[in-house]
Amino acid sequence: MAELKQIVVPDLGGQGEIPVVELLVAVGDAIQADQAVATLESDKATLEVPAPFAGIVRQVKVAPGERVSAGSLVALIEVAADAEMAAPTAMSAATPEPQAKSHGTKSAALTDAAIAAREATPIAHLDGSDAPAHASPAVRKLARELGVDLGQVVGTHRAGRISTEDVQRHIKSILSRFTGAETEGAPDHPASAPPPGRTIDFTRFGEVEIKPLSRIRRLSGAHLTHSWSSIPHVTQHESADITELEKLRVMLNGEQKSSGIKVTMLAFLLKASAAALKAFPQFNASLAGAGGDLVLKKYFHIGFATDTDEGLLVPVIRDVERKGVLDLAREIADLAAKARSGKLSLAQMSGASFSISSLGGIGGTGFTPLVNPPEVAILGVSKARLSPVWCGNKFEPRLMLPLSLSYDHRVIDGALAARFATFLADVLADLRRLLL
Ligand code: CAO
Repeated sequence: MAELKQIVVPDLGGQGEIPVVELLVAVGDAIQADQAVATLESDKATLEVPAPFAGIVRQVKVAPGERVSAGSLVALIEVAADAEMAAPTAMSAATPEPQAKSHGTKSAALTDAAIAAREATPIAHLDGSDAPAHASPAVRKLARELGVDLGQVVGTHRAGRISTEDVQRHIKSILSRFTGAETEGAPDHPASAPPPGRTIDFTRFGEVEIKPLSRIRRLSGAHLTHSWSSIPHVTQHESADITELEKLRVMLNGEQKSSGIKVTMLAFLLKASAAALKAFPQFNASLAGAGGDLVLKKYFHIGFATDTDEGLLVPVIRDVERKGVLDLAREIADLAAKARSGKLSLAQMSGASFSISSLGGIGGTGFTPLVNPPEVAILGVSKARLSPVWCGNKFEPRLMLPLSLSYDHRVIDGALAARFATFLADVLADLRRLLL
C-alpha cells in the first residue's frame, strides 16, 4: 500500500531561517532515497535537503525565495510500503551538510560513476536527457563569471549535482592541459595520463585487460603531450607530382639489385627537405631565450619517425645536404633496423633540425603530424596515388604524393609554410631543381 510521507528541513546546525534557492524536484518526479529535493543557501553555505526515502513527489510545499527553518515541510512523497521497508532511513540520517563537507567516500564513489557516465556520453547529461545541469544559483553565478559551460562539468554530488569544487576542478583540468602543470592530488601523474580523478572502472562496461605502456611509449607520450599543448600547430597540405621521380626510383632500384640497397621515397624526401630548409632557414630553427630568440641552424640533420613494436623512435640522419640518395637509402635502412632491434644510441636520436614522418608505405591521404620540439616543423607524408591531373588540354594519370607540413605558428607564418610546401612539391616534381 502506498503512503504519503513528509520531507522536512532537518536540523540546520543552529542556523535560523534561510531561503530556498532552488527546487530540484517537481510534482510527479520519481526520486531515489538520499536524492536532494531542494537547495537552501545561507551566507555561509549551500545546503541540500535530501529525501530520506524513495517515492513519487505528490506535493511541493515551498517555493524558491521562501525562508525555511528546521522542521519546515518541503514536500509530500508517495512511498510504496515495501520501498519504505527496504530503505528505512531515519530522518535524522538525512541531515543536510554544507557542500564543502559532502566530499566523503560516498561522493568519491559518485565521482567515479558520474565520470564514467560522462565518458560514455561526453556532452549528454547524466540522465541522458537534455535537462540543464543541476547546480545552485551560486554555482551558476560562479560558472557565468568564469565563462564555464556547466554542461561540460561533471557533478559529483547527489544525482550529478554540480558544486563549486566541481567547477574549480573542471577549470584546473583545462588549465593543466594547456600548461602541462601537475594538478593537485596527482603529483606523480605522467603528462600522458588522463586528468586526476578520472580513474574509470571500465569493467562496468565489459571485459578489459591491463597492459603497461612500454618505456618508449611513456617517454614519447610525455614529449608528444608537451608538443601538443605548448606549440600552436598549423598543418599545410600539398600534393607533389612524383610521376617522374617514381620512374627514377624504380630505375635506381633496378640498377642497385646486386648491392642490396633499396631506394624508397623517403630518401628523396630527405634530399628535397634539406634543399627546402636551406631556402627557408626559419624552418631549420629553434626558439630560445624564453621564446624571444630564434636559433637558425647551419646544419641539416633530419630525423625520420620509425614505427617499432615498442613505440615511435626518431633516428637522425646528419648532414643530409652533403649525402647522395643511395647513401641516404643505405642509412635509412641501417638506422630503421637499429631502431627496431633496440640498438639506436642516444647520439643517433639527437640533434635533428627537422623531421619527416612517412606513413606512405602504410596508407592514408593526409594527417597532422606533431612538431618534435625543439624543432619548429615536421613533414608528414601519405600514400602516393595515381590521380587524374588536368595538364592544360586533357587529364593525365599522374602519381601524386600527399604532403602535410605541420609547423609552429609562433615562428612560421602561413604564407611562408605555403611557400615551403610548394617549393618541396616543385623539387619532388623535378629533381633538377636541386641544382639551382
Ligand atoms: N607512397 C606509396 N608507397 C610508398 C610510400 C608512399 N609515400 N612510401 C613508401 N612506400 C612504399 C615503398 O616503396 C615500399 O614499397 P615496396 O615494398 O613495394 O618496395 C613500401 O611502401 C614500404 O616502404 P617502407 O615504409 O618500409 O620504407 P620507407 O623508407 O618509406 O619508410 C620508415 C621507412 C622507417 C620511415 C617506415 O618503415 C616507418 O616506420 N614508417 C612509419 C613512420 C611512423 O610511424 N610515423 C608516424 C609518426 S606519428 O605517430
